[in-house]
Amino acid sequence: MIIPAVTPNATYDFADEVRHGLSRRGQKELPSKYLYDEVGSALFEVISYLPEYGLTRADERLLRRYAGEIVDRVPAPVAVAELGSGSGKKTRWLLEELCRRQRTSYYPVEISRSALDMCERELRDIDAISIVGFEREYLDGLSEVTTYRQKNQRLLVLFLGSTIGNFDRPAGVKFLADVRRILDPGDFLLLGTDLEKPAEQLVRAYDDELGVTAAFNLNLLARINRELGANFDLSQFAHVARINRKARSVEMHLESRRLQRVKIPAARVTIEFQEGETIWTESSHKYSAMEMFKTAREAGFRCEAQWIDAEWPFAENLLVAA
Ligand code: AVJ
Repeated sequence: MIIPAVTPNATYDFADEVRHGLSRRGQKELPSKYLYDEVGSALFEVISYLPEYGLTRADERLLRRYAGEIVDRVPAPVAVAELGSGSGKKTRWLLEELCRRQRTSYYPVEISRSALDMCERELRDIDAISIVGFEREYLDGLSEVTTYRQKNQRLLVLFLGSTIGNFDRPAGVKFLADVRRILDPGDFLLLGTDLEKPAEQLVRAYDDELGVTAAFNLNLLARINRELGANFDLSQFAHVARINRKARSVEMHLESRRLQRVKIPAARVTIEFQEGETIWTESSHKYSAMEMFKTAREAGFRCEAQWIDAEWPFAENLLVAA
């Protein structure tokens, strides 16, 4: 079952945010959440198979290998909420383990209807599971989930895949604190974080040889053409992956190859791009395993346990609401 979006006309938000991000003086930017329409989600799925991009496979390896240990640390009865369900593939390992122990309600929260559908199809065959999806922004959806929980039931919130890395560090702490306020003491948050690695390895991971990440990034302009009637010429923008040492992140940009003007009718603007000017489309922050203890504390959690993949440094952090 899927609880549909409360705001049926999301196109307006998209147009507003596009106008806003591209009309800024200084660095132009677009919110990375818009990378994930149907085409973008499918391209990200392909990225997760690329040899250069080990993040998703590391995440899944950890969940597969340690599902038993993770579940053992969360006392029954528990309901599971997931922020950004994606395909649901890696969540299967945890849910199967939980469902061996108890009937389990699973509440994926996702702004993308197609991702919710995909995840429901992927997981509905698990014995003793009940799935209710929420087509919502993360915090709105999570608040709504808490109205479904039974008393004495704990909540285990999953925030996997290092999606937290799309926030800068202060915004990441603020987001976790917002999650904490929705939870009760004793609830859990399983947080996946990609760990720091050498610059060359990161640039390869975000600018792969096949050009899938470039297509993923350029699809944002194609989407603006499709949904807002714009006339971006995709051949006149180049995908760039850039290390930001100070922020400890990788940034994706789209760089204008020449001076050009683009019309975006549904956003009621025309945007001028200088040669070499970029649109900043995403940041992926990288963490040290140790800093997660402090980050958790600052957001009102305690980091109880951590599992780290040796092949592609990545951490699953089990946080408990203090
Ligand atoms: C799914 C947000 C974690 O930041 O690594 C992959 C998205 N961007 N390649 C990431 C992404 C470019 C990914 N996250």
